[in-house]
Amino acid sequence: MSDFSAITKAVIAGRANEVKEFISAALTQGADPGLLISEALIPGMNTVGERFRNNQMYIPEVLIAARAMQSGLAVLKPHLVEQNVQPVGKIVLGTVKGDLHDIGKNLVGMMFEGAGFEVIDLGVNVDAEKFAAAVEEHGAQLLGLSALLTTTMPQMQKTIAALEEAGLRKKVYVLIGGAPVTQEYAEKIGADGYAPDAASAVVKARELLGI
Ligand code: B1M
Repeated sequence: MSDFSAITKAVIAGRANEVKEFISAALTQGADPGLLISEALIPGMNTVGERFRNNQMYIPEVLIAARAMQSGLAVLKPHLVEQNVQPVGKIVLGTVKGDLHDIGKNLVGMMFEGAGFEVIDLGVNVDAEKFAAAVEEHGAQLLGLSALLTTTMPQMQKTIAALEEAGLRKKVYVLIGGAPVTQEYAEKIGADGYAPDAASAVVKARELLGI
């Protein structure tokens, strides 16, 4: 456990190399990759968020910490993704227009890959029409939308409207998430599901697809 707090501290300090080294060492010692995310990396970003809110950290430091977290996730990715698995479904995923936060979205993508889904990741700042076009192009059964800003949440509703306009709404389940998003909001905008974290996003997707 003491190793975990060292990882958390390294994330907060933005020391990407240390994060990678500590994660690799913990994996060698048999640590569970999921636990490393939930008990080591995420608590680090939560502290960063708190300090950012209290003006104890500023954007450049937050970015450096975010990069350190991403480095840790990159080391963990191969351990989360099962090998030689046929895709159980396709999900188009992205962060909505106006929003550049992608750490949570990337985590969601990794969890889906780990669960055997094919993930078409459109990245950040994705507009409603692009989401709809990708759903059509890839024949995806699921569309995953992430938003971290209260100001970008309405883009989720716009995306659902774009799906309706393109005649795709009944062909795809829309799953939404991100720190300010709630179950109540999902119901309000007519999304099919909400998940508070990456692991439960996969559980929700399976539930929606009946698999
Ligand atoms: Co930003 N930022 N940020 N930021 N940032 C927040 C979100 C904020 C809460 C910080 C704060 O004020 N306390 C605040 C939003 C306030 C609000 O609207 N309610 C905020 C702000 C204001 C801003 C700017 C406007 C700051 C400015 O410029 N003045 C600006 C906006 C830029 C933009 O997007 N247009 C901005 C910029 C940035 C950085 C670029 C510096 C950086 C992002 C780097 C990057 O992502 N590559 C950044 C960061 C890192 C944060 C905090 C500190 C951390 C976010 C994070 O990565 N968390 C964040 C504070 C916080 O949340 N504690 C903050 C870790 C990640 C694992 O969690 O993304 O929540 P999260 O994902 C979770 C769940 O939400 C869920 O699963 C994940 C965990 O398993 N989930 C889903 C996410 N997507 C899902 C989709 C699903 C299901 C579940 O289904 C499809």
